[in-house]
Amino acid sequence: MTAVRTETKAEPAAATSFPPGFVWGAATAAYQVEGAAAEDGRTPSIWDTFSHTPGKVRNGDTGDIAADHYHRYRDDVALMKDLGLGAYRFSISWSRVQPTGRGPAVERGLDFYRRLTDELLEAGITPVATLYHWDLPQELEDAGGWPQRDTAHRFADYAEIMGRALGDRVGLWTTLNEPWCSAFLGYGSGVHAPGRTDPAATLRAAHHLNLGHGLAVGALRANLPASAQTSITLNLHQVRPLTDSPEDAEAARRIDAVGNRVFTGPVLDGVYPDDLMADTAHLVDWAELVHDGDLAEISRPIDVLGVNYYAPTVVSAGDGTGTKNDGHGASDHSPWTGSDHVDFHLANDQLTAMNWAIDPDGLYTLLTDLAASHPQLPLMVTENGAAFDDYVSPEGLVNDPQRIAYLHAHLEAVRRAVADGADVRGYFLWSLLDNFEWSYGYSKRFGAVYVDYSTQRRIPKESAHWYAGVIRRNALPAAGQE
Ligand code: IFM
Repeated sequence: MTAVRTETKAEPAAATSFPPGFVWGAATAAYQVEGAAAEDGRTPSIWDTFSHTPGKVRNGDTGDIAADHYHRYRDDVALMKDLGLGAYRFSISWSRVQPTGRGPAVERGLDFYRRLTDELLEAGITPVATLYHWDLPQELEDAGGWPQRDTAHRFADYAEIMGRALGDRVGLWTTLNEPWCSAFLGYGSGVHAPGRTDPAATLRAAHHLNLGHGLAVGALRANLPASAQTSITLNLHQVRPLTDSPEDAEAARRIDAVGNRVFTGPVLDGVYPDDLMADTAHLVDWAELVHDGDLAEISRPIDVLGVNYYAPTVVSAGDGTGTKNDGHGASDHSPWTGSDHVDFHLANDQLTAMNWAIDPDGLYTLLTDLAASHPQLPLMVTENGAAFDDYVSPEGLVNDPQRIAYLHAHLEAVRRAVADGADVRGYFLWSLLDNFEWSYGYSKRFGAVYVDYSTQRRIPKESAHWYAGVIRRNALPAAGQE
């Protein structure tokens, strides 16, 4: 079993260097890359249902084939090895290993993840497994989904299955990826599967995701060797008030509560924030929702906090029409439960293809704020990257200087945060491959490796070669070395 190297932080050797043992990786997620949607016993998840529903995903795209990683994982691992990746963060498709979300596992499904992890270990790449990256088995949604408490218990059973199946070879486990999206986009604005728009269900989903996380940490701990590490990955919003008016400060407080502290409160500190519960008391009865013992379960110690960052969240007191710049897709229903009157703004006009503002300082602030509030908690950047309108040149190359600039600036922000005391142990680029970008389908390309979906040919972009150089040196290029 390989644990992720987590030496205690040391002062970087040079102004461009990262600490020795810093983990360099890339990430993907099952529904976004695997394809093979109906093979070897896999049944539909909420994302299969959602993507096959007309009008939900751009161009009617689905994850049926995606980047065909299920069949091409060997070539993809070879590619990772060529790039010098130290770790690969992938997610497990719950409905591939436990099709109805209950009962015994399907060996053929488990075998895929056994083969993938063996291939990684053989290549000297550390596997990092995420149990849940948004793809709830459809049968569990039909039984009520995350707003139902029972789903948290089903998730713990699934965690136990996976801990038993892969615990001998996976050393770092993440329970949930970005539960904010599962709850607030899935059940609030409805731009993600299962596409519901019910504020009360949103908050119930958030609590049961938290509970599922805690129960899963317990189930993993009971089945993993002591050296294995557990984590959760949050897409924390780096919230900024537009002005220094008290009204904008109040908007920022609300969004921080419903965007961040609804997870960090119970998971890291064992409490739901009073202000969050007050803001949303008209929507849920928190005393009925949170049972005795839940908070102790949810706040079981974790070894690492995964942080995903793309852009900051700038807010002002508004009139309820301003979610169009929140970066989370267009809907008539605000995902910001209990805070519908907040407006969102772009931090600047340097935008990626997602229309997200490029602002590396946001990543620095997020990491150093977490280091200040939770100094004992090791951090990992589990996703960071950018979509741009990449294309293949007549010479067969993909030249993506904007992505290189984005990565350089954000890695410099990570390096600065480390130098200023944040205990950041690694960085995972999103994404290894171009893939299915949820409601945007295949129209957005986040990969370091270009995927020609008509042939499934992979072409490492210039940024992939640039990243390989950073990994090799464990340092950013010095000025003039780019
Ligand atoms: O593609 C997603 C990923 O699945 C979760 N984090 C954000 C990425 C870019 O939108």
